[in-house]
Order: sequence, then C-alpha cells, then structure tokens
Amino acid sequence: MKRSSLMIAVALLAAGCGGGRGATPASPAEAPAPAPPAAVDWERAQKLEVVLDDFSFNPSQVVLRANQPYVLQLRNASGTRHTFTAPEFFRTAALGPGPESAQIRDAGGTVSVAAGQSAEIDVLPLRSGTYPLSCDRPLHSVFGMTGTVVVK
Ligand SMILES: [Cu+2]
Repeated sequence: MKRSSLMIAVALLAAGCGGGRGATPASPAEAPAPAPPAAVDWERAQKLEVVLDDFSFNPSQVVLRANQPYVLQLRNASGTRHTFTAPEFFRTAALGPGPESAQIRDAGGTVSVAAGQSAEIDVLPLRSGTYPLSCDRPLHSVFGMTGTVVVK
C-alpha cells in the first residue's frame, strides 16, 4: 500500500516537471510573455518607419506580423520630444541585442525620441493582438497622439 502510493506521488511529480518553460500558454490574456526563439535572424528584419509629430503617429496603426523581425524606425519630425509608448506590446515581444533594448525594458516599454532625432528598435513581435500606443508626454495623448500596434 505505502509503496504504491509513493509510486503515484513520483509519477505526479514527474508529470509536473514535464511541462515547464516553453509549454503552450493556457490563456493568452493571463499567460506570461512568450519565450523568444533561441536565435533571431535580425538580418531579415523588415524596416518600418513611424513618424512622430505634433501630435500624431504616422501611421497611427502600426501593423506587424508575429514572428517577423522588424527594425522600427521612429523618426521625430517635430521640434519637441515625443515617446513611442506601448508597454503591453513590448512585454509580448523580443527585443534585439542593442543597448536600447535594455533602456526600453527599464523604461517600462517606452522609447523617447528627441526633437528632430530618430531611434531604431529591433523588435520581434511574438503574440498577435491589438496593443495601445501613445506618447507619454503631458497632454500629448489628449491632443491626439495615440494609436495602436496590431500584431497579426
Ligand atoms: Cu508627444
């Protein structure tokens, strides 16, 4: 009796270890960020320009395909600083090896672009969905500086 219940316990433990990191998430809403592939071929990244202006994103709907690497070229065409703020999108995406990736993570999913400057972000969308985009500077989103990142 004791021996057989021990065997069951061992079997349960073994089963519990089987599905670990990398298992298919149960629910997209509650699931942790998907694991990025072991190696991303940034050489095949597609360039996509988004222009930040007073007070808009162009395009305001940034459409990306999941598992396709991109170089997001964020160009600030105005005389004031703007941000590309999309924390939910960046949380479900893999970022490139550059130093700006750590800055985006540290900033909670936001990229700040100074007046007249550009920023290039290597990003690999991993999960389809529609994610809010905004500029986090005071009142900019009220003035219409909002958009969406759509991952198909
Ligand atoms: Cu702004």
